[in-house]
Amino acid sequence: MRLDIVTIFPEYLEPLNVSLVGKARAAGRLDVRVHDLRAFTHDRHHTVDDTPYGGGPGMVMKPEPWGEALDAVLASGAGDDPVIVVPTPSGRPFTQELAQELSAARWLVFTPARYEGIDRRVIEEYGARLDVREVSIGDYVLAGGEAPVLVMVEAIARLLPGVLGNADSHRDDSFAPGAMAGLLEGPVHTKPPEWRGRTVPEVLISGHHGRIARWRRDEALRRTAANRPDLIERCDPAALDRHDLATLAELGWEPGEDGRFGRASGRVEE
Ligand code: 6GU
Repeated sequence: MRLDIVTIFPEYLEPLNVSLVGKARAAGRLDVRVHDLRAFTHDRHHTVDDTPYGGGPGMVMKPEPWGEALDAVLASGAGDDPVIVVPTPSGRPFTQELAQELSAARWLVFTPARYEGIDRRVIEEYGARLDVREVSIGDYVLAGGEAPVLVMVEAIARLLPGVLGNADSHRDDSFAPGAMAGLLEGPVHTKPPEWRGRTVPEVLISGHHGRIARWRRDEALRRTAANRPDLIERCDPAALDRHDLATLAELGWEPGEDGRFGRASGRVEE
């Protein structure tokens, strides 16, 4: 996969040389190219921003440097079009599903902005001929799109064939489709069997695969109910087995008339 990132802070993307993404680059599975937006300005001060039309606080990124930078990046491609990802708190939520969809692309171009964002006409211009996605990584405001790019690239890169050592590693990921669909992962343990007087749950050393799988699923249900009740509400009761339903009932969740889970009435909140 090829990734191009246009930014006024190329050094902000240095972490892409480290760990999983760094190794994927070194192995030739990822071709990452970081471009300095200021290289596409022509004035002495390398100006990339200006005051907003209509007034208001902050600055807006000028369209000309972005247009020149994106034209240069696009012209360097080998025929096929990239998907352009525009990080913005006003975008669609970045989810595991979107990470999976983007991981199927051959070429992604990221346009992390600073200030109040990029002049709208840039998104219109490239959106008219290319697949342009405005994407947010969550409901909070960051000072720029570079950290979101690091987040998105890591989520996408680990899904690429051969990037994670073990192809099964993302099978049970929280949010991955499959048997644990829509559930958070439960707790994990490793050696030693006792640490500071705390022991590993007996079932995990029992060697009994059926009981282990059941325990893990119960822990996943418990953690999801505690940390993400919204995911339990979205869960289809028909997709759960008798034991799942019993575990959720113990936690105060029952399927309602509408076929969705809700808090059983008369239960005391923990
Ligand atoms: Cl993609 N950019 C900025 N600046 N803030 C954000 C964001 C993106 N996603 C959440 N907050």
